[in-house]
Amino acid sequence: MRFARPSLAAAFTVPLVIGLAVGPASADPPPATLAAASLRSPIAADSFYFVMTDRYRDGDVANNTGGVAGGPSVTGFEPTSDAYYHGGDLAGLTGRCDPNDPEDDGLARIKRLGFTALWITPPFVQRTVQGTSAAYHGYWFLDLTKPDPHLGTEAEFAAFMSCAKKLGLKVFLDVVVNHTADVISYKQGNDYVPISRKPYRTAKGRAFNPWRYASGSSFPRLARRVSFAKTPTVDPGLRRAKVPTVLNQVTRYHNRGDIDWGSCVGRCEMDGDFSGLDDLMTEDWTVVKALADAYGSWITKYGVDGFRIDTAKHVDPYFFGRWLPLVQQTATAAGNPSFTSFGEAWLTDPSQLSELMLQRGLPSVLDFPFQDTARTFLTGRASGGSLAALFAEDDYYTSPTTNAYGLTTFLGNHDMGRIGFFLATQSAAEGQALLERDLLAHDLLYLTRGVPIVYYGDEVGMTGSGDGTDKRARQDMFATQVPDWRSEQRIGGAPIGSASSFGESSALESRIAALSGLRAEHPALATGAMITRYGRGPVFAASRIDAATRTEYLVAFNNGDVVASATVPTSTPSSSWTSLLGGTGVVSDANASVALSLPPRSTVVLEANDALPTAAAPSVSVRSAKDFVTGRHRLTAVVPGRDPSTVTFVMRKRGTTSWTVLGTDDARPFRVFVPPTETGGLEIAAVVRDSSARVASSIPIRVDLSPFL
Ligand SMILES: [Ca+2]
Ligand SMILES: [Ca+2]
Ligand SMILES: [Ca+2]
Repeated sequence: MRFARPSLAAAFTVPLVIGLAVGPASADPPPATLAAASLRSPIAADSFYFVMTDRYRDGDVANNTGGVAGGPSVTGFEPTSDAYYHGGDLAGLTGRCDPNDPEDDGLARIKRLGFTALWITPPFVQRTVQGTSAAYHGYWFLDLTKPDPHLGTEAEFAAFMSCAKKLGLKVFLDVVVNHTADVISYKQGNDYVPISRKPYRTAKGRAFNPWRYASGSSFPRLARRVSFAKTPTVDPGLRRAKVPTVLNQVTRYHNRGDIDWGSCVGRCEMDGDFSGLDDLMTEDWTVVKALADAYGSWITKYGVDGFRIDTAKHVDPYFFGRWLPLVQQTATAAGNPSFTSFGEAWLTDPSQLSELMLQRGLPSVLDFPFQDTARTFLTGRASGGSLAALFAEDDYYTSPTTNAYGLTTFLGNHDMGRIGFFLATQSAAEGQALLERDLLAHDLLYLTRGVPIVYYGDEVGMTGSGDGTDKRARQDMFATQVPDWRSEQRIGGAPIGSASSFGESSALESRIAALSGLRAEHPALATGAMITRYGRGPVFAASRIDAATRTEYLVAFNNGDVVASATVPTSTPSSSWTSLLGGTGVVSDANASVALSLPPRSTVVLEANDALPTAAAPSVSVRSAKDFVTGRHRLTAVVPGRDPSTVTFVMRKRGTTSWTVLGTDDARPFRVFVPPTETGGLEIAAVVRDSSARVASSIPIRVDLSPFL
């Protein structure tokens, strides 16, 4: 359907609306003042080292048994088993805190590798042993307010934090809000009982849905024998074990049995116990407040800079919208308004993962789709086109407060396994070729959008054995006593034997430090707009734009085992380009194309020596279509030419005058997705700002958004 071109706006392209009822265009474009820069999160320029404290470095052997005497089933300590504490602690991780001491293997080493931030596994007091495993990983808390005695004292945590601050390293704590340690058991067994069969009941017996109370501070009073699908009981010795103490009340949990991983879809993921761990009634304001106060104390007392939030998709959908503002208030009051968080939700589809940010209120999430696609590309089993397709979905993350630049990206982790394991077992490479694939992996991690996270041990080429996942992916940095880990393959080196990993010098460490240096020296490589330029065969290439200096960078990756050639479009014509990493300099032709020749398994980073050209005056039009993947409405802005412009999308209810910003996009295709909650008659428009800071507005289009069925 088309509609009349208003006479006042002859310069603008006629908007076309697909699949939606439209009315005549208004002649009242949004003001140029709405043009905004694309958002960058407070951690967008950071790079993280993710460390499991128990496995990094033992600074004090006196705490290895956690202050109790006995065998491993009591102390949790058994350094020859991959399921128990090994002795690493806060004192060891802190080290001597001397950045000038090349032998200091604590935080000073992490700083030397170029990292600007750390994510540490949860440091809180744990239930030491459950079944045949100890809580060395930190995900079974009892007392949220203190460090676990295996890791150290409150004074040692304070010393750790003050060293991190001295070295300029941010510290993110891994926090769990979904569950506590497993102390609750059910007489009726652990099988999940759905709400349809047994609803929640108030203490007086009235059936109710906790989600109805997921706003405000009221919540019904519950009773142990009346309210739940199961009757919760706690071993007498553990009835006072949890802090905050309100979490000792069994009525603060869902008590409906274990998530059935084979069949559960939907509500059961949020109400069920995660492998027996007591699933908190996160809809209950008392729980929200207790978790905010307890975790907030680490911000107030120690100046923690942010949280990594475990099992985020298993928490009720309203929780983060209530809990995070409390945490943020605490951080602001403590003098850190830049405090931020990222959540864990193991979803590999951006349209689904982005819901955690757009609907549930997380500022960022771990980028599982990136990990999935990058791993497939890096092992040589997918083309550059797969990366191009991945980044094409970045627009799903764009809102007024979020976008893909704030995603935390990674290559492997403590659950799924290490990138070294994937490369060693899923690619055909060996020896030097395998090392080159691992270097390529870190290049891709550091030079594409998002906040890179390196899993400790990857920098010395650790791999894995067996299935390579979970406890098999949690090797010691210090001299290990686990037999398998002594003989495991190391990428770029020999098996470690009985030596410490700190003494080795690794090509991966050097590359990681070099990549950090590149990002620091050329900020666009960390935070500049990323525009996909090429994704075909073994090659993926993208531009990164420095808006301040109007400089274009080009990064390109070849995952093939032979030299790859590609003619790649850019926005900077007739310029020489200097190589910053790999390859040699090139020259772009009059059409701004560069001819690349990439050695096998390699990366090139190029910087244009000429500034971006001044383009013709900008213009923009918008169109809208239904996105059948998500049920959102997809808005696309068309900006002629190849200038690296930025587009801000706005909307207003028809008949009103003020515009609401939907989001800003700085990479073609320019798109945002309207939340499905917006319905009725709207006017939608876009404001473009080009690289020379000239601004133009589109003609608004009228759309009638009917709710998706
Ligand atoms: Ca120790
Ligand atoms: Ca839950
Ligand atoms: Ca885009």
